[in-house]
Amino acid sequence: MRNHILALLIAVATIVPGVASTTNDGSELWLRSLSSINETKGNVTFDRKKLSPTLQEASKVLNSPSLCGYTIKVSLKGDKSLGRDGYEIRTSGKELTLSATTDLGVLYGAFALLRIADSGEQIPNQVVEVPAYTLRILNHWDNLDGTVERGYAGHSLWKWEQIADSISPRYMEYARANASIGINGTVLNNVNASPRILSADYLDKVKRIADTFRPFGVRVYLSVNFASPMALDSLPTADPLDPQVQKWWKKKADEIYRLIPDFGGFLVKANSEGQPGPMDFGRTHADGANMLARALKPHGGIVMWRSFVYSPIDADRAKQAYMEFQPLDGKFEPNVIIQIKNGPVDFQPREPYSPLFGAMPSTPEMVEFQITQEYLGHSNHLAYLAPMWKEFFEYVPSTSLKAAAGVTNIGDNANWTGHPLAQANWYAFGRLAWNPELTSEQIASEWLARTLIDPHNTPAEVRDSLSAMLISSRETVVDYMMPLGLHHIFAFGHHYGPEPWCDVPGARPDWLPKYYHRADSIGLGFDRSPSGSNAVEQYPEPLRSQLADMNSCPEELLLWFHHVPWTHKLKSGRTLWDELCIAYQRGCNRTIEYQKIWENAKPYISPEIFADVQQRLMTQTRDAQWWKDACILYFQEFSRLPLPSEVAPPIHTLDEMRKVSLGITNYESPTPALLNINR
Ligand code: GCW
Repeated sequence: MRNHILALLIAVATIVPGVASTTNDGSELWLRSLSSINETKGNVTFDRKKLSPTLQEASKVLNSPSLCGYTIKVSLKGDKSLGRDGYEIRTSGKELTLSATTDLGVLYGAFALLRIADSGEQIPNQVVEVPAYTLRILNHWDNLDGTVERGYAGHSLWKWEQIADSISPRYMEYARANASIGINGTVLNNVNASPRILSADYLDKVKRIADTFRPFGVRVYLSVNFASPMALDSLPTADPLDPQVQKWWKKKADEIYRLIPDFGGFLVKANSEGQPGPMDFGRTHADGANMLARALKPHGGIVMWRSFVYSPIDADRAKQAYMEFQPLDGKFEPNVIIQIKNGPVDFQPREPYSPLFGAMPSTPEMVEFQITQEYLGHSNHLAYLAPMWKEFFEYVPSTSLKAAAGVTNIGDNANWTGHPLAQANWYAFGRLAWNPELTSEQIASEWLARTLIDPHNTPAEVRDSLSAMLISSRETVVDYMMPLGLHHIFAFGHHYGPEPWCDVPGARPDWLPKYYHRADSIGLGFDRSPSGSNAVEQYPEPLRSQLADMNSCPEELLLWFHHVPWTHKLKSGRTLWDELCIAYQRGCNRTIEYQKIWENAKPYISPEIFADVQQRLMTQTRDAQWWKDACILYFQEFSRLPLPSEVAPPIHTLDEMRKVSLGITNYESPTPALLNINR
């Protein structure tokens, strides 16, 4: 990949700029073509007279300038096999027929046509699409006071105090953008949930939002606090087996559905990181989830019960969700889905898949991805996440899951996601939740063509180098933060910069980097083989044996599963120490290459976005250097080995770095000097 990027760089340097790009501040996302209305109406016909709000939206999309020149017939008598959301498109010359069985299916089909046209592709003769999952859901970690937990794009989109008087046009734009990529549900509030969201006052506001989203097929869900009956109505307990508590939740569900007949259901974080839950009352996760499920069942609602738990017990943290949940297999009501983070610890730049997937054959399971970059450089670093999610699906068959959720990166910034290129992650999540078979490359090239560049006026070399930059970017972050299976060596609290040395007196050991990297004079990494915590036993054969042996464990996960001697030889013939240092250097180098790729793309990108991203790429280079220096110098205190010749000497000292917990604003950048680094 690296050579590929360099080759592209050279090619790009020789290109003469084409048409300058138009103004684009990122606020229109990938739907820029919808902003101009096509005046030549009449070429779109529906097989019914009265159009529902959903069909009116579809009509707008089909009448967009991108599709002008086509005669489009819309039929709601689509084949039954298309289900609720599917659609079929048939093309004969300039005549298109779009059929579906529901209004929403038509809307999805209309957006598919727009996507194909805007990506600069030919509309195929036949397209038949049915989504892989019926539930494709965003999770907002938005608090009622407008802050967003792990949000890096401003404040919450939901302006709760204003909702009674007005609904911002952004709510509709949000719903439209989601529908355009197939997302059909959204959890409005943080899983660390305030009980107040279930008060009559707030439910009324939730209703207003749900009404706005309805034409776009985006259903509303809420995170609920398990102790709500105590907090809101002073019940003496929230014990799920207590009849008063059960009655309270039933009444609450009835109240919600009176306001919002298509309400989706609840998301619950229970007995995790201080949140209340059934175990506070001597009950199990199943008791708690089932009580809520029974309250929602008459209305068709579901419970998404999170498995992100880790009690302060001795067991390896990576084993705990499995230990707590696997024995409950088969004990949940059918309308409960266990929502499992993709990896066993916590959204690290690279994790193995969580072994809970596939371990509860009698219980519906769904994956929780993190779109917001809590552990991947916030909105300062470029990290296109489709390759990470595809990696997950390589291990966990998409068909074994019921649904996909993504913790969103959206805030009230004009460009929605802070880093303009982070929009690609929102886009990619929707596209993969619809079809996990899509490639990262295809999604990147669609998004680029629709959002950032004009596919018709941008040389192929520029498009290809931007796409290569996106595709390689997550691996780049892994390289300069935590290569070879290292994990959770972040600074305490903000999870931005490195602090492999971090000690916080009194903190739980599994909140501290040393718990995870275990550096000592012998080597580095967490022994999870049978001679260590034996977390590998939670994986099925033959993977278990492959992971258990240092020599067959995939190298990108080596230090996740093994404590490896510094001088152990890897496949390249180099020692662990040398490979580690080289990975950090490679990551740094790549960020510099990205600056050059970006510079070369300047003539084809709007000036606002260009300048914004340029600034962030410089910060990323600055931070990558900090990561490299911090980790190499710190680990060198244990390895006592010299840097390999391929690696440039650090530009910081360990003492200097120990004084600063690298946050986003607390460090003056020496970036320009880095550009001269000897590669
Ligand atoms: O990784 C942790 C985050 C918390 C988050 C928690 C969770 C919402 O640091 O901010 O809380 O995961 O997923 O519940």
